[in-house]
Amino acid sequence: MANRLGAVTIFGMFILSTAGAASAQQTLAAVKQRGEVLCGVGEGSPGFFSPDDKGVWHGLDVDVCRALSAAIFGSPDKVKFLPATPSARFAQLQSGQVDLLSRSVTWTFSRDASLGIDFPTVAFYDGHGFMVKKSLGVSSAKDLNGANICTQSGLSTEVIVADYFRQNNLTYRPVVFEKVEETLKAFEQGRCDVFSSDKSTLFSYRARLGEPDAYIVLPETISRTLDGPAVRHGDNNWGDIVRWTLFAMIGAEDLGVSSANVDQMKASSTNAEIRRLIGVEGEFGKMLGLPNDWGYNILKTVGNYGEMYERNLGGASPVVIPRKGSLNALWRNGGLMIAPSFQ
Ligand SMILES: N[C@@H](CCC(=O)N[C@@H](CS)C(=O)NCC(=O)O)C(=O)O
Repeated sequence: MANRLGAVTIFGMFILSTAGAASAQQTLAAVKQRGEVLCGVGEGSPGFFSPDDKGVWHGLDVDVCRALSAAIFGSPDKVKFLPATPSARFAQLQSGQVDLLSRSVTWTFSRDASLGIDFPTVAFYDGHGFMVKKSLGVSSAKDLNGANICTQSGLSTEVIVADYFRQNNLTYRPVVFEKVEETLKAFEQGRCDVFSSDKSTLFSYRARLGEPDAYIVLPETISRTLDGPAVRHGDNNWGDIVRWTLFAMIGAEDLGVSSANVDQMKASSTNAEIRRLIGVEGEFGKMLGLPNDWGYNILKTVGNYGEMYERNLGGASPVVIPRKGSLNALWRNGGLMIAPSFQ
């Protein structure tokens, strides 16, 4: 009896582990076979994901997909960007139309626990806020009693705003749209007094309004939002690859490796972690099912987290979101950006 039970258990474990291994490799195998990563983005949020007039996508979330492409194929250009509205995005991922979402998806309990999706790690820390016309003369969120508030459907914003007003005994009227363009137009035309979203989105959208200086973002931050890529639940290997792609960029910044010096590091660094990260030592790429120079390729072509941030949200970018003093600074500078070690 004990033997039979043992045999059944072992057989069961075998099935579980082979089933696990099969699904674990599914997304990576499909991506390799297809020759490109299908990256789900939004329709346009400058600094994070937006196409230029030639149809080339730019932004922090876009660069995460380019880094993933570099990790897998050695080139950052093997990505197709597929836009969807906030309310369509989860079906886009669940149905396999995209390999991941990289469009500032906020990691929440209910999304993680009930939508069949996973959040490998955080690409950007944020919080919700409010934008109003300066001419409204409002200086605090507490002055918003009775306001009409514009948001897009399918966003975490709806719950966050409802919670905030309830907690502060204030009332408001939600004005909800499906598409960015409609929401922005309604706000500009005065159909609502307030636009609410992640603060990064507010800054990003303010840059798209006809007269950005006529609007202010109120000082209150009413939530904490952890935004990053999302993958399907159950494909752990793919989740690891997405997670460690971002960690390679964050870890590299922390270790002082950038696109400018990665060749020099490859030739002469004696730091063991750096050597493993860029594939000079160990077989770290192989452990993920990737070429051993995956880390080198990310850093050479897309750069470290700091370079990615500066390019998309730094002083010379169209949407400036100061990093210094924010949660997106490296841990050693008082922020939350930190990567586990390469060992
Ligand atoms: N972090 C938000 C999503 C951020 C987001 O998608 N924001 C909207 C605007 S409020 C956006 O950028 N929309 C642009 C688009 O869908 O193209 C969430 O996960 O609910």
